[in-house]
Amino acid sequence: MKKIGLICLFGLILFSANAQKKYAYPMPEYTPTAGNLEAREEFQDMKFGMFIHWGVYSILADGEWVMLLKKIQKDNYSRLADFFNPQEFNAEEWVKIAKDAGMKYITITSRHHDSFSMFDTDASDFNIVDATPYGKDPLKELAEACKKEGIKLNFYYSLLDWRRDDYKDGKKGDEEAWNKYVGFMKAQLTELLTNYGEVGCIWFDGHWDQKEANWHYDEIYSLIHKLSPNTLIANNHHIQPIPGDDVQTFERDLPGENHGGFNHGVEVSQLPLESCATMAGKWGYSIYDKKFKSTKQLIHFLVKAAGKNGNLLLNVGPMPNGKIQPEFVDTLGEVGEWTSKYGESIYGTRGNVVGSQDWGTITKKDKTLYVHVLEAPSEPYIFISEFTEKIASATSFDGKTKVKFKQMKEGTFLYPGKDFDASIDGIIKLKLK
Ligand code: FHN
Repeated sequence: MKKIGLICLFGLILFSANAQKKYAYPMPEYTPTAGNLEAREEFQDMKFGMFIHWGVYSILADGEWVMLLKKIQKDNYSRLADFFNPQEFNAEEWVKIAKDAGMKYITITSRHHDSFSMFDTDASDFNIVDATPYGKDPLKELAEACKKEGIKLNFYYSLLDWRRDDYKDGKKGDEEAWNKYVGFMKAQLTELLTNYGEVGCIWFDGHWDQKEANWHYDEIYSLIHKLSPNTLIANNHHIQPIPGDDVQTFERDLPGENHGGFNHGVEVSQLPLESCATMAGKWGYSIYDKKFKSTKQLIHFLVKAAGKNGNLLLNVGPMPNGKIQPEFVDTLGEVGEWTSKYGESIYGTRGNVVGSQDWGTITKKDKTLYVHVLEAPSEPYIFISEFTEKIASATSFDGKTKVKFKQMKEGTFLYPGKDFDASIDGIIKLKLK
């Protein structure tokens, strides 16, 4: 009896934890257009993107949450716009850094939680064109540079706002204020989707600030899908995907993992998946942040994400002068050396070939499998548990050296030989029968 009670209690806890992970408001049934489905495939093929967190907060060089964390009053915060003059911003340079790293798309903050719009908008004066001495629209320049270089451009858009009264009052229950805020978002999204050419994805963030609120996603999503049906919607809401989402995000984690605490109780869906991660600790520029991730760590993140059928959106937080800090540029250059040699094993592949393996992961394209050995094996073999598909040949990545293999009902043994180099990622290529 006691045992049954405990099981019921456990079930109840689990149920309420999961209930919190669901969006409470009904969403209309969503059938993606053929173009949208194609865009999803293309998104999955791209695998690697650059996330950019840039705004007036970069002046204070203490991350994008500085307004809230340092309790800066909104009038004082607004003053930052007077000093924002990123004279060294060069969109083509950013696109080149991304492209050389092997990134195929860019997702940039059009407006973060601090309410500052990094684009020319009629919906708010607190924007880079009207409120700063810079007076230009960097997103326009970025859109042009991306188009020229064949890089897809996506816009991050904050749902949460620390500065607007309609958000604050709406949050307290003032329905009129809330409707005004929703109208403001719709006006800005319309601008973003009509003034910058083709937009790959709108990447929402901030839902978690009001888990129980009616965000009017039914109206917002249908507006986006109506204005631009092929534009994907990603919502970093940290709950199970809702009808209308085209991409599922995993913040600071691989799909299905929850080391960062953002993805508790969230299950991997059938949607295209994207993990986002920082190159150091913070998203926005921080002069104090020295926890730089190594090139090897970042390559491993990219490879493991691909192995789990996901993309990696890797962040840079440009400085207030418009430059990307040299530490990031150097590391991205090294990542680019790797992707230019081994990109074949990442781009256009799909994952989830086998479950988690201690030694690394596998990506797949048609009849070719790429076995990524990320930890140097302590035995003369690598064992792929439960992998029994018939192999026609096994070779080194360049195809020049044959790799011995043995297949049994428990799995497959690969014997890469004594010169096998897995210091970063030892790749063995398998051709299936
Ligand atoms: O609060 C934001 C944070 O500043 C950053 O934009 C990240 C990116 O995934 N998302 C939020 C935290 O979930």
